[in-house]
Amino acid sequence: MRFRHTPYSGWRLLREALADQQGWTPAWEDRDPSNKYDIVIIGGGGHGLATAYYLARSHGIENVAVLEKGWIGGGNTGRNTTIIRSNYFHPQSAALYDLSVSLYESLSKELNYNIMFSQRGMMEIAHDQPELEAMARAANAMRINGVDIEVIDREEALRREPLLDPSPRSRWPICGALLQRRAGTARHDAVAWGYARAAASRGVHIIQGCEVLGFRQDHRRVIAVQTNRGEVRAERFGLAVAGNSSVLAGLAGFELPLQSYTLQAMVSEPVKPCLNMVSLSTSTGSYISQSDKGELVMGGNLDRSPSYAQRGGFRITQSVIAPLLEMFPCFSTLKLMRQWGGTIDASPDNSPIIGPAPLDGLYLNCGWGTGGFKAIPAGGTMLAHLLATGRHHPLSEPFDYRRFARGELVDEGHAGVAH
Ligand code: FAD
Ligand code: PYC
Repeated sequence: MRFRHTPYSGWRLLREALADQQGWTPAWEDRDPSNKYDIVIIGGGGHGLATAYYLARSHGIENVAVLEKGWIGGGNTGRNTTIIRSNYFHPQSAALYDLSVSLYESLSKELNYNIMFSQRGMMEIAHDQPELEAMARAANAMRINGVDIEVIDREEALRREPLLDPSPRSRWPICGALLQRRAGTARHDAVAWGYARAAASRGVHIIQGCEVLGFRQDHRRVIAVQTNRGEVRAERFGLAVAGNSSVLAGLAGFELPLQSYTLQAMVSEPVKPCLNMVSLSTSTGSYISQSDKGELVMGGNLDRSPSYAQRGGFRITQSVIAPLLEMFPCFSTLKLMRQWGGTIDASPDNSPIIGPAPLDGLYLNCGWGTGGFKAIPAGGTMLAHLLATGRHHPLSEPFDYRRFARGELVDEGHAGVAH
């Protein structure tokens, strides 16, 4: 039989493995920085890369560089548990996150890159009747804002996820849930790689190993950034550095109302497909889903000691797993394979900060806290609009940092399911 050489054949894989991958065409070219661009984006996570892509694709601005101190997607974008949903409480948030879910729905096609978006649905589980009633009230508000959210009873929740413990005597009994059918998961690296490849193919420079160490200003306008690879000038700069936002703001000479914390996650050994969807216990903060590899992906509450450490610790691991094992006792014999942490930046109202910085020429995309993966397509769209036009997109206006001075908070911590 004649062997057909397709780029994806097993033989090709073997040959490349033995030949140190000399035959692959890189998905994007790793560039050295030029000294001048129209726009420089600091941070090569999902938000920075998506911004670069939408600048090129929607605004025709291709003389753009993304400066990443490590490797693209090596921050929170490659460390998160990939939950995508839009069940937020306030109309401003619902509009932003719903746009993001809609963009995710066509993203594989848009980028010609399989981001493995799986709309398997998500349940937020209530453990008693008062909790379910409070959730039902929140769901009514969300529906008014156009979010597809349903209240389901205990039987329906157990039917959808049969491995949940049905016993009413369990420490965390299942009383009902909020269901968002359009919610789901995607492959996090693929989101970063897909945006990077699509942006680079339009001329954007993706520059890894390039750390921004300072800002050069002229009359309170940012005109250049100092990096470990020299000075890079631009007309406008975007800042999308997640847990490092306050550090970079400090280098530029202003403060942001953000606190950095470690959020950790963990995976079990892989098992056959056994979970149908994402389940989150609102009371305990713990959540679980199953990756396409078969691992159970788990996470929970923040470690509330401010920190820049990108690693987890046993105390949180235990607090995440204990309630999950009460809810899914059959997982108690599984081995925990890995746990890790990322540095997230939490704002006082658990909503992001998007908009101009207090310096001319610098625009912010930060403060996504524990929930910015789901927002990558919308966050990129908003920051690209700001950088291209100098003005807010109508959907980013409520998230300007000046809302804190005006008392116009978008409080998703108390009202919503900010996680
Ligand atoms: P990042 O991906 O962190 O990118 C910022 C980049 O900036 C980094 O690559 C960093 O190296 C770079 N950088 C920093 N300083 C500099 C500098 N001086 N110069 C140059 N580059 C610099 N969100 C969800 O929606 N769903 C989830 O299920 C979810 N789970 C999570 C689980 C965990 C364990 C963690 C840690 C986070 C989770 N999140 C989740 C949150 C989500 O991951 C983040 O909000 C999102 O990835 C932020 O994207 P970003 O592009 O802004 O930041
Ligand atoms: O935003 O849905 C979320 C989330 C879940 C876990 C971490 N963030």
